[in-house]
Amino acid sequence: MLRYLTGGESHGPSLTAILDGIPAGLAVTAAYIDKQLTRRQGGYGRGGRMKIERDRVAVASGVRGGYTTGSPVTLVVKNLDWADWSRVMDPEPGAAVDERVVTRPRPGHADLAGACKYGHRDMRNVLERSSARETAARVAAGTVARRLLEELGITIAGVVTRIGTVQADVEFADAAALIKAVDGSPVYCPDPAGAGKMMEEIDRAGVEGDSLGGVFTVVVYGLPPGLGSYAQRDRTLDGRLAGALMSIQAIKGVEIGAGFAAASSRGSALHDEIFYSAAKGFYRQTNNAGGIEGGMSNGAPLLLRAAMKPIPTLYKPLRSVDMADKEPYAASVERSDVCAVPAACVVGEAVTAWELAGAVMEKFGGDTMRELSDRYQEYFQYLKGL
Ligand code: EPS
Repeated sequence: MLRYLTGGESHGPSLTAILDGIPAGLAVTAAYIDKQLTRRQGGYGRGGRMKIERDRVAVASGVRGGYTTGSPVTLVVKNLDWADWSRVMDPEPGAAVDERVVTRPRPGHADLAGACKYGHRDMRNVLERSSARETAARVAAGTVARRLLEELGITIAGVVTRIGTVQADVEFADAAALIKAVDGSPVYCPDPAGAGKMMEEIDRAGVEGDSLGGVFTVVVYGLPPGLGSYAQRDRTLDGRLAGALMSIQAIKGVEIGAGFAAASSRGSALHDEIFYSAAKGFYRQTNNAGGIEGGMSNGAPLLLRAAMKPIPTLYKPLRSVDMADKEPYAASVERSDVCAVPAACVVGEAVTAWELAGAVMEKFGGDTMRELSDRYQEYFQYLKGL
């Protein structure tokens, strides 16, 4: 069983992820993880914090000489901003807890509900953990899972398909071309015309002290049929992937394949007809199912979409109420990003990788990469013989 937890605050000393169940013998380096951490920090529309941070992972356990050992893998990302916050965030008694106090909750953020739940008067205790800074740890964890999937020939790509009102025109057929085009785009969008309009919209929102949301698509190529199961609700692959994507800060909607559009289609127009050829085996000409039928991968590429709301921290703040005196005020202004959809897209890739690696380990198992890949190849031989 694969599992992980993260710990850490936005302005604490570091973020940590502990990964359990990664088989021994997986080649993984800090540089490989750092590449994804850098992508998460990037994207047009990011704010001041990303000028301070240079996210780098320190592998504190479970990897030796470039290979996992089968022991828990501990990943630590230091917050460089800690230097400015160590007095306020000091875990010891004597911390400057009466400084940088937050009492005016931001509409759309966890501030107010979190303060009610945990009994805080200073909402800093809530925002420090609810901040999307936590996703640096999730990307580090998910990138180890991505490495495992890569060994099995499974490729994950993430694409920003909408920012605000701008919808991009994206073709998903060719994985390598898609990844190259995304890497060359400041908004991680392979449609140059759409990307240009997205950046203009981000510039306008920034000037107006506003924020923007959008949609990203995660595509997974090279999956075998049969990951996940219809047999029990908590084993459905779509349920697990939707839960993982929905758990990313600011995500308000998830679609698989045709998604919500499927509701207004006729069955005859929607379902992907089944064909067979000796060369391809069973195949489809369409992929409205988004690669999942009956809670299982069906062998077609996975197509997952997630909708991100605009970031709730606004330089032109909305109306709120001060928790201390109950008087109306403008909400607190914290430093923030105008748009973090490209960053969320990288997080989406990471959480998708984690769920898929979990489903792979459940089906094929193994304590070593050798065992896993042997069983995986055997399954492909079996499928060929069907
Ligand atoms: C983020 C770090 C945060 C924010 C952002 C994401 O840093 P700070 O709060 O110090 O500016 O830039 O998080 C939010 C806007 C939020 O509301 O959670 C990061 O590392 O991605």
